[in-house]
Amino acid sequence: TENIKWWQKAVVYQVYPRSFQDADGDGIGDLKGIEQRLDYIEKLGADVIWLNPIYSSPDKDNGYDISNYEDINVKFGNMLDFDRLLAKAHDKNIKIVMDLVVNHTSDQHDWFIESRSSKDNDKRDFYIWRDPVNGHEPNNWGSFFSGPAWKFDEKTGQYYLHLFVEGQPDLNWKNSEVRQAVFDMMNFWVDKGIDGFRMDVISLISKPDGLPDGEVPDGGKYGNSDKAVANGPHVHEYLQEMRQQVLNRADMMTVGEASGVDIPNAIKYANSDSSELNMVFQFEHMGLDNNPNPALGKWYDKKVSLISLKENLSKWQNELTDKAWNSLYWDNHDQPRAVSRYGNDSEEYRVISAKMVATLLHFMQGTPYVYQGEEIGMTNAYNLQREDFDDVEIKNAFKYLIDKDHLVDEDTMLKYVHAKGRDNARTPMQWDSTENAGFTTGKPWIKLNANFKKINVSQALADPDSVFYYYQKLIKLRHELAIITTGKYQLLDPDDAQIYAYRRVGKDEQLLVINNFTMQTIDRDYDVPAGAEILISNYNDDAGRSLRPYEAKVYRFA
Ligand code: TEU
Repeated sequence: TENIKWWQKAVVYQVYPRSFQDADGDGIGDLKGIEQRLDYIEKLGADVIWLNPIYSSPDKDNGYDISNYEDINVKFGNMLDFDRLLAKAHDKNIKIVMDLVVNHTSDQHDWFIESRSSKDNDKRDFYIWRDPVNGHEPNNWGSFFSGPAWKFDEKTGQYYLHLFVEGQPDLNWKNSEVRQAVFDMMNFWVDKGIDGFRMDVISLISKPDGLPDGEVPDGGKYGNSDKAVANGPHVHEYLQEMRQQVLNRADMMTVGEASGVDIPNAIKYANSDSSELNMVFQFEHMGLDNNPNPALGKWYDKKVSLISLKENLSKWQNELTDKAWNSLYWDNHDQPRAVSRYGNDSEEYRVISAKMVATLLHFMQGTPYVYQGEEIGMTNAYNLQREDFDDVEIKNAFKYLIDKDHLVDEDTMLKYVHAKGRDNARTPMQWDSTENAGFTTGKPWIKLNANFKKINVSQALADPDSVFYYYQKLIKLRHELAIITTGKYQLLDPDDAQIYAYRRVGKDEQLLVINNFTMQTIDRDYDVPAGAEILISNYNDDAGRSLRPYEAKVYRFA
């Protein structure tokens, strides 16, 4: 246990500033609002806050298009507000990890404004410019958010690469001046005393030589740029350089968002030899419920099969053991709500299944992330209609998949968005049952989930059986019991399609984690030794072999 690093025992709470708490009544969450809610995060027991981007941005992709890395988005406040938030969080022993978005900048960043001004500008090579090929895009890559990944710039007659929206041109990491500029900017934040970085799509920064075409999925129009770009030829080299120049300057926590990562690359990114990052967000389990039609990608509304989920999560648990470190997450600002996706958000089962879904994740090895609202069992926002969506990914999906490419009809697409769209996670935090859920006194920037009168923090805090107190207990257990951090993971019954059960095996004790993924009562015998203690459960008694709807329980024994 002496070798355990602080971030291996920590639980991270993710705050999406735009939707957390508005302090100034403009309808948009802000830094002062987060400060007002620090007591709440402290009460939950989280060790770290990960803040989604708060930097200056034209907000073409909600802050993931940054125009000035060393300034704060005016909607969220100013640098003094940030400094105060950081100090107040530190007073409470809560650390703050910042989002680092350096695969791309905004097209309004000074670097890009210069870069596009002429072919011989100093900053031209900061981005990825190419001549047209036969009057077309330089290759067949599609943007992550539909449409082509290249934009033609009339002024200089070349295309620039944008893996995300047009307003997010990709930086050219091959250029050592780009790397130096990024490292200097990171050091500005390290000098402020922040506690780490969550690195946006860091697996995409090194583009393959020659920018070869991507594979076009059946029925699709564009080549898959994710597969073509992920884990590119120099990415590990660049991260080692970053480690040397920035990350080693303080005891920080780093998590790389690693779209397209596989096990061998994860072991490099998150190696326990501290050469690159501490951990990565892998995406495989997020793709298990994709549409069987690859041209539709994530847009689908069927639930994941438990067997494939088990197989995948167990692979990550087993293969990283003693080599690298996992992050554990069900949701974030890009994903639908955990209880809606993996549990059952009906009135009858919402609370119990939210606790089950949490139990399954929080007893695994890795660092757990809780996305704001998950801890009170917030659900997907079924009341939002096509005209209510704000997210550029959803808007582009409607535009391309329905209107242009005719791959799906509008009603079906709306069902898919209600199951998978990012705005499910982005509706305002539900604090209480007053107007606008206590989020703002103004007009909220995005519609609230219609269920806020029933599902909110003030209700949860008043109910000892709430999802909130269950999360509080899970976090406390992780802090107190070393086996949750160190125990070896062992999956039980991989072919059981209804129950997800596993053990954590320590030197002189074991945990047995049992989760009923269904609304049926199911009989199973796990040979629980006499005298085993129930550590936590979402029912208030133990029915032995009989597992009730969405029952979750954890036994501890020697
Ligand atoms: O997301 C990267 C990413 O892989 C997403 O495209 C993800 O697959 C998608 O959102 C799932 O629907 C990061 C950020 O988390 C996201 O918010 C940004 O939009 C994106 O990068 C571009 O910066």
